[in-house]
Amino acid sequence: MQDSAIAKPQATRKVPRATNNPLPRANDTDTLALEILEKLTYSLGKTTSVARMHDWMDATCLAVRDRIIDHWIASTQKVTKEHSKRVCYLSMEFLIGRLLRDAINNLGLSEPVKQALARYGVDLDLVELLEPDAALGNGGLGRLAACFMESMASTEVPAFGYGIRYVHGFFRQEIADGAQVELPEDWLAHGNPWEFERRETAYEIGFGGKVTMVEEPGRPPRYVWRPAERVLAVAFDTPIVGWRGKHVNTLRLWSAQALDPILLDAFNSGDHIGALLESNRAEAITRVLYPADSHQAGQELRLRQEFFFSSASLQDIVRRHLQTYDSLDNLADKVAIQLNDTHPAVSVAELMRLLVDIHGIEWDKAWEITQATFSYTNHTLLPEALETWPIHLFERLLPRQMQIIYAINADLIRHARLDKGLDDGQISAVSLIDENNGRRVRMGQLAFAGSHAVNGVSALHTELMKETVFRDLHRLYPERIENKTNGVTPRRWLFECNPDLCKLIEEAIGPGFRDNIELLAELDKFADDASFRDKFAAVKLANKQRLAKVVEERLATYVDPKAIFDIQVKRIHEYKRQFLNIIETVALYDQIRSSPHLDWTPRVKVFAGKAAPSYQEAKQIIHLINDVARVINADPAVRNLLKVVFIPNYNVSLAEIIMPAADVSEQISTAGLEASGTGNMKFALNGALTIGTLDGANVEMLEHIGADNIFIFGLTAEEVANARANGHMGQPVIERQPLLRAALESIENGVFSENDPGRYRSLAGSLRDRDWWMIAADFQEYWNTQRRLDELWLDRAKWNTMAVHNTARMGWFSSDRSIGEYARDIWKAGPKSIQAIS
Ligand code: 26V
Repeated sequence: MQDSAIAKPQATRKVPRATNNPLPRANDTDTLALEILEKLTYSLGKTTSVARMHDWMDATCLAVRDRIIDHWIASTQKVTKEHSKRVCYLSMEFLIGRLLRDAINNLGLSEPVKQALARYGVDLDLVELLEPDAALGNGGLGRLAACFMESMASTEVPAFGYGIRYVHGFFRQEIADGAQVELPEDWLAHGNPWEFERRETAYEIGFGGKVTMVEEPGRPPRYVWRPAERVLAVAFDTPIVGWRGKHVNTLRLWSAQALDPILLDAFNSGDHIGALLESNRAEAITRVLYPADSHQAGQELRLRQEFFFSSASLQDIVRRHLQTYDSLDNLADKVAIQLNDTHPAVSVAELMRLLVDIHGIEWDKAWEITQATFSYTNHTLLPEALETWPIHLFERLLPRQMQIIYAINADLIRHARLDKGLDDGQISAVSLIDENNGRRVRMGQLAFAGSHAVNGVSALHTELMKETVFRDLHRLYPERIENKTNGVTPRRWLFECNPDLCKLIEEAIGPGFRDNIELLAELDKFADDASFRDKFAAVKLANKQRLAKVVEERLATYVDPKAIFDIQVKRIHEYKRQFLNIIETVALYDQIRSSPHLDWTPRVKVFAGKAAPSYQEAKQIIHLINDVARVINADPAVRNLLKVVFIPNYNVSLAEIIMPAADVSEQISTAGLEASGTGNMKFALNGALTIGTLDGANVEMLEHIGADNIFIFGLTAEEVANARANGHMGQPVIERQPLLRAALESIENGVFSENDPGRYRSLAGSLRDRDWWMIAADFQEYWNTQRRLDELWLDRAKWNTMAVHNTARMGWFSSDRSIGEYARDIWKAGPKSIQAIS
């Protein structure tokens, strides 16, 4: 360390240290400046003169973290004292993004922290940028888990999030010559200031081996599983602080370690590599997040990940329960376990094993406890995404759990046949074992059978679940499926990402919306107030300027903030139809070139999103967008009336810049395929107008926002199903639509890929053929609807009125409301005030 003097803080220290009975600390700039300086000095060993920006980031996180810990201790003590029921949210993915701004904002420290850092000549905005964006998730499912964690803390629902501490999160995306390139992500490279390793909280996880039946005199026979392989799951805890710091929950992520990190025998005999083999094999389990969300991974490592985190979480839940209560009989009264999709569904069998084999509970009683404890959320109907595992793999890796699944299945089938009179066809549909595709375990059926409640994530999706994937199970258990429409946390997705809009809202309706987001409805009456509208539009323009700067920096492309910002950001998938959007872009380009004298409305088409590395069609779509962008942006004939940009490496932090900057939000999935969508909510909350199909939560957004304030087009889910059943083909439709025909021809003839003219022939061909995603079928209506938006842009007052209505009417889509419904209807947990939501 250099010997330069440590900068003297301007206040003398009056702050009490954190104790088990935390006292509130002062929230003024002096105190925070002192605390940050202390962290810099004593935790990081740096003086202000040598500190780098990274050090300031760490020091700030650590200082803020201390304050969270005060609340964390208080929350934990309260929950323990009151014996409150806890929610355990089991999810393979938590797409949390950065935490510093969230923490500072929820603790009400934005200004003092900013000022405190300014004293040292440090800019908080720049410090925030240095925090890695924790991308322990693929997309919607993982981000929902993160929003739910924040909302459970904010609504004071006692909760644990359980997941995996992947060393490498979702890959970093670069675009090279127009194509996606995947690079490893390394969020832990500089350490993680938010987490606490809990070495004492570690469990053994078994794989493989044998099951034997043990018979002892005077006792019923029991099964003993002797795994061939054992690894250790070690807990890492991150505190999640809720709004106004009222409550803090825990995100507990498991990391895999070998029981024996170095095999001494091997080491001593000179085999230094062999000595580490076990370690490498164990640590591989939590090394990397699977980057696919549309088709099932199928690899053994994925099943190992699923069992690893399920078993660790359940052992933890059972151990903690037995610390307080002397039996597991009341487990379901004290714990609600939510399965986030089928990824943790093996938990159903594992809890049965713990209850029956380890704790000696009789089978029927154990099953009752299991069903009362679990509930399951389905997030997709795509058949290729529904998880199933070959029986031989399951049996080899998890022999006892396989036996338990057979036993559960036997009970289920007996009930279905004898009590409900199902026929063979129906029995094979409800069975936990798929006998038709080489015998596989169906994880959806397992999760359904083991839960007392099963939910979809939007009204439409829930209805479709009843009619499709779970049709026969729904007939067998008609009370089990219910709907819980998704939501997004307004703290991150409005307060933090759009502070200027919040200031404006507060001037209009007062600060109440910050504690009850549904009060945003009071903004409705300002929608026709010209001066308010103008200010609303001015905030939007400033947010667009901010995005334009990012585009300029990252792509060296100028986009005019005065043009319509028409944005589609999400995972790249055929069903999400980025292809439809880019074809419409090409058609518009053709029109501008052929009728340059017309009064075209300037537009910027913004795309971002990642494709699964093995999803060739999705990668082609990314390539096409970039190829189209290159040609259009370089064409002087377009005169900046149309620009296309693909911003690489879409992640939570980029979304926070994009959402407030959109005029138009593209939510154009083939109807019936997007379970809910949550980006749709973030955009509308920030005042974008949606162009969308009647899919997922768009349907409910239409109900809340009103048909006059949203642009709906296209086939309905029912029409899509009928068209597919009737053998719909794209070619006849294309023949009738000259715009579509010309656009498609230019794409397939290499206008945008001159160096490789055949590049998009098969992609375009898929539209002429089955047109499975109904792109040809929906094109004309999509085009017409876009032109209505163009026209509306000319009447800016009307546009702005509609934008205000969008923000005003999106309060219901808060994840606080979703969590309130889960708490009331499924978990029976959380404060009475939360469970009493209407
Ligand atoms: C499936 C698989 C299959 C195995 C490989 C890894 C993997 C990872 C994720 C998934 C499930 C993806 C399902 C999903 O993300 N669904 C999205 O959930 C959102 C939250 O409910 C919802 O808003 C989106 O509409 C839905 O697509």
